[in-house]
Amino acid sequence: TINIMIDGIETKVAKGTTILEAARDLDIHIPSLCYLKGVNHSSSCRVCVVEVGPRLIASCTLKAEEGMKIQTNTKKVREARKTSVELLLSDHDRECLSCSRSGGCELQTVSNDLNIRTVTYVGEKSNQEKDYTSPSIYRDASKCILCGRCVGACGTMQTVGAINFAKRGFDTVISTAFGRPLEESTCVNCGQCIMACPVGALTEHENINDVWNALENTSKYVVVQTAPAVRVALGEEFGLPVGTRVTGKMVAALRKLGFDKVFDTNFGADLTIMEEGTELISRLNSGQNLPLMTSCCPGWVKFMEHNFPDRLDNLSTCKSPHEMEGAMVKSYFAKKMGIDPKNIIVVSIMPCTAKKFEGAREELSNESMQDVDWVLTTRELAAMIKEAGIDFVNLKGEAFDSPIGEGSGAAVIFGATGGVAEAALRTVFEITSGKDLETIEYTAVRGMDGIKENVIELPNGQKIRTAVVHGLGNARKLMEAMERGEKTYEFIEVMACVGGCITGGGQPIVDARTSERIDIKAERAKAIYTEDEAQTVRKSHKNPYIKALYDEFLGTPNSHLAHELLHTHYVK
Ligand code: HC1
Ligand code: SF4
Ligand code: SF4
Repeated sequence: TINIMIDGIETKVAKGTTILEAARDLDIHIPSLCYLKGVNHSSSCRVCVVEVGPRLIASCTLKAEEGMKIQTNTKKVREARKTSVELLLSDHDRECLSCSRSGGCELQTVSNDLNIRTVTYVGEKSNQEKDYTSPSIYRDASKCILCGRCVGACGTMQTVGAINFAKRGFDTVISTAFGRPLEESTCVNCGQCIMACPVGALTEHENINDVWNALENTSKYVVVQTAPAVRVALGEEFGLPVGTRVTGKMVAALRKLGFDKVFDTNFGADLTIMEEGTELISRLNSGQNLPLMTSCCPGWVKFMEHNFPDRLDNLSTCKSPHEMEGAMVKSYFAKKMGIDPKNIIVVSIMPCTAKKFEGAREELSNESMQDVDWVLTTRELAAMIKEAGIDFVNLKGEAFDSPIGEGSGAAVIFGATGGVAEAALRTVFEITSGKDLETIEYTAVRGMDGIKENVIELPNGQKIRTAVVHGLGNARKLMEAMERGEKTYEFIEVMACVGGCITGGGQPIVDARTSERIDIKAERAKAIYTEDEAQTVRKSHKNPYIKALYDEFLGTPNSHLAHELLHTHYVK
C-alpha cells in the first residue's frame, strides 16, 4: 500500500489507485467530465485537476505515489476548473431549455456546481454538424465536448470503432471514418455511445411524434408491447431507485396514453423459446450449423454481418421476440378480432436503440407490412408519460391485455445476460426428457462474467455446451477463440450490451458519478430475477396462451406457417 494525504487527511491506497478514486473513497468529490470508470481515462477535459506541490494535475490519470500531498480545494484549483468549463461552454450550443439531456446533463451539473454564471470566452464556434441518417442514433456535434467517452464505449468496450477523434486543434471532431454518415459506417446501433455521453451530443433518433400521430389517427388500431428490461428501469426516469419494478404502473400509463391494447413482449419471448428450442434440437440431430447462435439482439446481428459474415448461417433463423409478437398481432390477433392488419400499428417499447434499426429491416416484414411499425426507447416512453401529465409514481398497477399479454418467468429473464440461454435450457431439457423439473435455475449462466459457460446432458446423451457472452468486445473474443479452434459449443447467447438489455442504449442514462456508487446492471438484473420468481408460470412451454396459439393457429413449432411468419434469414 501507499500512504498519501488528501486535503490534510492521511490515507492508504493500493498501488495503481488514481487520486480521483482515492478522493472518492474519502467522500471528497472532485468534479470530472471525461472520466468514465472502465470506459474512458483520457484526462482531456482537465476539470478534475488537483494541486500537487506547485503543479495542477488531472486527478483521473494521476497515480498515487508514496508521500504525495494533494489539495483538491484551493483557489488555484477552483479557478483552473472554472476556466476549463468556461472554455467548453464557449464552444457549446447552450440551448439547455430545449435539450433532451436538460436536468441530466453532466456539463450543466459541473457548471452549476462551479458557480459559473457568465460565459467569458465567446468566439467562433467549431463543428456544428448534425447527423440524422441513422435510424437509431442522432449526433449533434454542436453539443459535443470532445471528452472521448463515446469513443471509449464504441472502440474499447464494443470493439466496433465506428467513431473516433478526427482532425486537430480547434477543428477536432468525433467522426466516422472519412466523415461518412453514421448510417454508412460500421455502427451497430447499440447506443452505448449515448449511455457514455455526458451531454446531449448523442441521443436516440426520436420517434415520439410518430407515435403521438398514430394515437391521434382514429382509423388506426394501435397496439403497444413492452420489452422485459423496460419494467425494471422506467421508474428511474421518475425518481424511483435503481432496480424498482414498475410493471403494473407502466401498463397503466400506456393505457392512459391511449393505446388500444397493451401487450407484453414476454409472450413473444416465450414464442421465441418454442421456435429456437425446436431449432436447436433439430440442429443437434442434423449436426448442421452448430453452434446455434441467438439472433434476438440486432446489435449482435449487425456486428456479425460486418465482422463474421461467413458465420451468418450459425445465427438462429428466429426473429427476435418483439418482431415475432408484431407478426402475431398482425395475423393471429387481427384474425381473432376481425381487424384488417393494414389498419394495425404496432409500437414496441424497448431498452434498445438497435431495435429501431431492426424494426425497419426488410427481412422483418410480411406481405410488405413491417412486423413492428415504431420502436420507442424506455426514455422516449418516459418523455411521453411526462408530456401527457401522468403522475406515474402514484399510478395503481394494472395487468397486460390478453392473449398476447401473458408471458412466463423464463421470458422476463431475457432482459439480463444469460436469460435467453436459461429460458431455452428450461424448455429444451423438459421437452426432450418429458419430465417436469423442480430446479429450473441455471445459475452458471447468470452474473456479470464476460464469458460464461455451462454444459447439460440431455436424456439421449446429447451434450449442449453453452456459452453466454455480453458486450461486443467479449463476443469478438469468443468468436476469435472459436475461429482458432480453441472452443467448441452447441449453443451461444450473445447480447451486444454489457449486462444484456437491462443496460441497453435506450435505458435511463446514469451519470458517471452515480454509476461509480451503484452497480446499475447488478441492481436491474436482481429486479429481473425477482420478477421471474413472482410468476406462476416460469417455463415458456407451460404458458397456456402459447399453447393456445399453436393449437388455434400455428400448428407446431417450426411448422410451415411458423417459418413464414416467425423466421427470417440474414445473408452476406
Ligand atoms: Fe431485449 Fe428481447 S430481451 S432483445 O434485450 O429478445 O430490446 O428487454 O425485448 O425482442 O423479449 C431488448 C429486452 C427484448 C426482444 C425480448
Ligand atoms: Fe458505436 Fe454503438 Fe454508438 Fe454505433 S451505436 S457509434 S456501434 S457505440
Ligand atoms: Fe439492444 Fe439488448 Fe442487443 Fe443491447 S443487448 S443492442 S439492448 S437487443
